[in-house]
Amino acid sequence: MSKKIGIIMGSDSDYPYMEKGIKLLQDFQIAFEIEVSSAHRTPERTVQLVKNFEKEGVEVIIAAAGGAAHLPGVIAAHTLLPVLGVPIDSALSGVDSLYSIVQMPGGIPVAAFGIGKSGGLNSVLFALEILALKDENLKKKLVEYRTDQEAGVLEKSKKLRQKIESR
Ligand code: RP5
Repeated sequence: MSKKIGIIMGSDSDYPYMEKGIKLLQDFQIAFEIEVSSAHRTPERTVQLVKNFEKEGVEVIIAAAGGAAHLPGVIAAHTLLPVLGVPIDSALSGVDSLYSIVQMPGGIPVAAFGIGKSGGLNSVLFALEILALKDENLKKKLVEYRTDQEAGVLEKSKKLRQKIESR
């Protein structure tokens, strides 16, 4: 199965923020590649990975980084594939990461997600939505995911009501 999603994290310390999304990819049986590569510590390797992704048929790249999070921007500078940037929590609570990703100067776009775990999960869901434009089976899985989510909220509401009423 060819890998349609390429994920690059600036450090292995970013992994906990991407973990839920990775699990989702495994549950959906979507092939992906995940690598640790830094825009400043391993700049050449980062560019090489992007070139490899392109050759291998990757269609969306997710880039997660914290601090001066230039990784998504550097990746976007080397490809026309859509780059989804995930700002990771940092010494400045991820605000520096968010600004680095969301404030890309005009000309090289990067899609910016929320800081931390919700951003990590949403970046994966967004990547899947892009792929689902051409994949009916994947679209069905995403519809089921939303239905499950809806059921979860209804269940929480029911449990909360029961708790309050049983007092
Ligand atoms: C960034 O620096 C990484 O994306 C990570 O969020 C942050 C800290 O990296 P480590 O010092 O934990 O390797 O490049």
